[in-house]
Amino acid sequence: MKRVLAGMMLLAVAVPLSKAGIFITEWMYDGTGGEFVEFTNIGSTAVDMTGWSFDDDSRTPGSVNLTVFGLLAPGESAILTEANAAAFRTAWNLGAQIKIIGNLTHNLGRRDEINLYDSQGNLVDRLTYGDDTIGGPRTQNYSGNILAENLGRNLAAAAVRSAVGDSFGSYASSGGAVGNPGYYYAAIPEPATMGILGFGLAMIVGLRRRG
Ligand SMILES: [Ca+2]
Ligand SMILES: [Ca+2]
Ligand SMILES: [Ca+2]
Repeated sequence: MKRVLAGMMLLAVAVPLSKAGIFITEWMYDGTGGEFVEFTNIGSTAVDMTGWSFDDDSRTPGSVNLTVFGLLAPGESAILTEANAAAFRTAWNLGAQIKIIGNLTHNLGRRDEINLYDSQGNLVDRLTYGDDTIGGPRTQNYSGNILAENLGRNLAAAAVRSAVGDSFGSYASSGGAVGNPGYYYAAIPEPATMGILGFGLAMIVGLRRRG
């Protein structure tokens, strides 16, 4: 008798065990209220961003100083935007605790790049994007989110566009743009939990046997 196993699918639970520190987690290159980039500390220890910097596709460390972010706590996100910081905070209804650097003048374009450098000028993370060149969402008025398993991998094509009420916690700003700036959607696992998950937790779903 021939047996067929159908519908077998492995879902590896991607846990970035080897990753710690600060990553680009969300971006919107254009939108009502101003373009923005979100950086999040997904590690378990605070990171001092004194001397850190941002640049777009000109790839020049030191171009935009991020020192004002200071110490970024585990799980904390910070925002860099072309908008006035206070206006951005109001438009997205963000509390005073969310760190925002405003008045960015580099203008992220439809095809551009986000580069994050540490105080030594080393590249910490990079996101090269362009919906009409390499694919992925067009982040105009809707931000793009980097999935946990893709943090630090420069895979804009695999980013997910925000929609109101999605699993990233997205909502509409007062100007009608949709995103979730200031918070990274993925819960940061406790170190103990991460250890357990790190053994390669997997699920087998839909395993069926046909006679
Ligand atoms: Ca722009
Ligand atoms: Ca640019
Ligand atoms: Ca976010």
